[in-house]
Amino acid sequence: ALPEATEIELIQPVRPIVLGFSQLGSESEWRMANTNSVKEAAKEAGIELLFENAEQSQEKQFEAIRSFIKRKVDVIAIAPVVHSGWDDILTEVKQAGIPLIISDRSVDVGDSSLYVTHIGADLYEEGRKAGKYLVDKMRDAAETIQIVELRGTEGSSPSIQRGQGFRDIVLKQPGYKIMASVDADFTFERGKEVMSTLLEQYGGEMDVLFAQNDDMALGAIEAIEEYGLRPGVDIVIISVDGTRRAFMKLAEGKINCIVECNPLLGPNMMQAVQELVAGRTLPKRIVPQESVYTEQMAKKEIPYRKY
Ligand code: GYE
Repeated sequence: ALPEATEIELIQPVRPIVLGFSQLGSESEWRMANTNSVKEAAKEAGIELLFENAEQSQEKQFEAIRSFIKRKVDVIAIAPVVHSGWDDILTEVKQAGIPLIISDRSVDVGDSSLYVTHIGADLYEEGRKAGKYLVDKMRDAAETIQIVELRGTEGSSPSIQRGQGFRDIVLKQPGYKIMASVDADFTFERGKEVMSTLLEQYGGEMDVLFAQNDDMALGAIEAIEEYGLRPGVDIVIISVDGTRRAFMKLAEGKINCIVECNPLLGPNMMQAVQELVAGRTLPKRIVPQESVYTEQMAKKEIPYRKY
C-alpha cells in the first residue's frame, strides 16, 4: 500500500541550514586553523557552508555578504578584516532579516543591534597579558627598556586592541619606551623584512620585541639570527596566538612568552547558528578560554597543541 501523506512528509529530507561565512584572508597559521575549524564544524553539524575568502579586502567582504543576502542564507558570519566601516553593509543584512554573527575580530558600529553575537577572544586583554609578562620579567632591570613592536594589519581590531592593552600596562611603568611600532601585516615575510630594517636602524639597542602574532615573530627570529643576535636572549620576544610552530621556538628559548589566542571557533559558531535558527537568543559576547605560556611550560604543552 502507498504510504499516507503524513508519512511521505516524514521521509522528506529536512533542508539543511545554510551559513554564509566571509573569512577575511589566509595571512597566518592562526587564520588557516580558524578556517579549518569552521569548515570541519559545519560538516559535523550538517550545516551547508558557503565560504568566501576576502584576501584582506573589506570591499571583497561587502561583495561576499551581498551574495549571501541574494542567496537568502539562514545566517551570515563574518570575520571582519578591519575595525570600522561596517555600518552600511550590516544595515543591509539587518534589513534582509538575516541574523549576523561576528567572528574573531570586532567591529566598531554605532548600533550594536546590527549583529546578534560576537564570538572571539578578548584581544585587548591579550595585549595586557603580554605587558604583564614583560613587567614581571624585567622587574629587576636598572636601565630603560627599549621595545619594538610588530603590528598586524593596519586598522584591524587585534592590532589596535593588542597594542592598546600592551601600552596600558607597560607605559604605566617608569623606564619603558616603545622605540618603534611598525605594521607587518600579521605575515611571516613582512615580519622578517620589517625586523631586518629595524635591526639595521637600531642595532643592538633594542631589548624587547612584542610581535602581535606568531607568524611575524617567527619571521623576526630569522632576521635576528641573520643579523647575528640571539632571539630570546639578546632580545626578549613576546608573541600572540600559540601555534605549534611558535611553541617549538618557545621550547628552544627563542621566544620567551606566548599569549594564547584560540582560533578554534567553529564549534561555537555552529552552535550559535543552530540556536539562532531555532529562534533562541544568544549572549552578545562569547569568549573562549585562553592562557599565557612561558618557556618552562612549552615542552609539556607541544603534544596538545591543535594548531
Ligand atoms: O592573531 C593573527 C591573525 O584576528 C585574532 O589574525 C586574529 C589575528 C591572529 O592573522 O595571527
